Amino acid sequence: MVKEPLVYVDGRFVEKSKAVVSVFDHGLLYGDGVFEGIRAYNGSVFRLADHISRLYDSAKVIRLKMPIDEREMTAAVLETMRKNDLRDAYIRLVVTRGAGDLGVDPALCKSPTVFIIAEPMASSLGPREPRVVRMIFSSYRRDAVDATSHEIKSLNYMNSILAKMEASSAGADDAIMLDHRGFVSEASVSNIFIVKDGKLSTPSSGAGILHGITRRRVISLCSDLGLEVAERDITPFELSTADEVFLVGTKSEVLAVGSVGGVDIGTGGVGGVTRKLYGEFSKVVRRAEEGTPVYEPERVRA
Ligand code: PXG
Repeated sequence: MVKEPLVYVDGRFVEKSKAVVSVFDHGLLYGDGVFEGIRAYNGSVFRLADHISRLYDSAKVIRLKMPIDEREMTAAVLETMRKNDLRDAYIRLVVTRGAGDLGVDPALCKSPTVFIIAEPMASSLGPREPRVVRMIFSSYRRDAVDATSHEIKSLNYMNSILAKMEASSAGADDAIMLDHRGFVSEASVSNIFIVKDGKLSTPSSGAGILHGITRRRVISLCSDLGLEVAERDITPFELSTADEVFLVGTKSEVLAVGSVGGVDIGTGGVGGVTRKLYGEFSKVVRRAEEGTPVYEPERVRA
């Protein structure tokens, strides 16, 4: 019999087919909960400390009292990796408000539900070129910072889902969402950078973006490479007329944007700055010090 993957559920490891939550869980009923999407490369969980810290920040803002502390959560993630014997993986860490009677009030829920799924996932970062994606501008606006902002990494992804479906209907790979003012915000699950005359820009937090961990790491990588990045408001016009546009995120890694709404970006292929950052980021994710090791270093045999 094939061994089933094991999922962490509230402190226990259960087989995938038995890993279930209640239909009364407010995570399901109301999207009331927070999560992280994390990757491991070569036996090291990439920027795990940043993900854990963002998870607890999201929980703080929705006033969800975490049943375990950051150290225990880190240990649970690493143990889930080990239990499944994984080295290159995608990890989904979810904390919901828990089961409770019907009604939006979180006070109806006794205790949060924590689960961690880890599945094998190979990186698309490597010596080759980044993938080129075709985008549209979505007609759905990114939720504002005074609404259900994506600054909270909550289980409510309907804003992104509507944009993603709109892109699929239009035959595009993904959608670029504008903020409530009409400035560029982000893609469905990725942050955006533009390059014009060798200068990089990326939307600032006012545009309702998720504070992406990849975005932050790419900004610091640029500074190491002597490339300037401005965090500022970007108009759809500036994006369409940029020399290069690229997306970054845990899932997307680095993707070149070839066109937006049928308008080619630059040559419509992979630009020089995007290619350079893709190559450098491929090295960054595999550096041991960028992540948290899952396994003990192998002992040298006598
Ligand atoms: N914006 C949004 C709205 C996101 O959901 C990013 C930007 C990129 O952030 P990070 O921290 O990953 O660089 C995200 C991330 C999935 C999945 O399963 C989604 C994300 C991450 C991992 C997996 O679709 N979203």
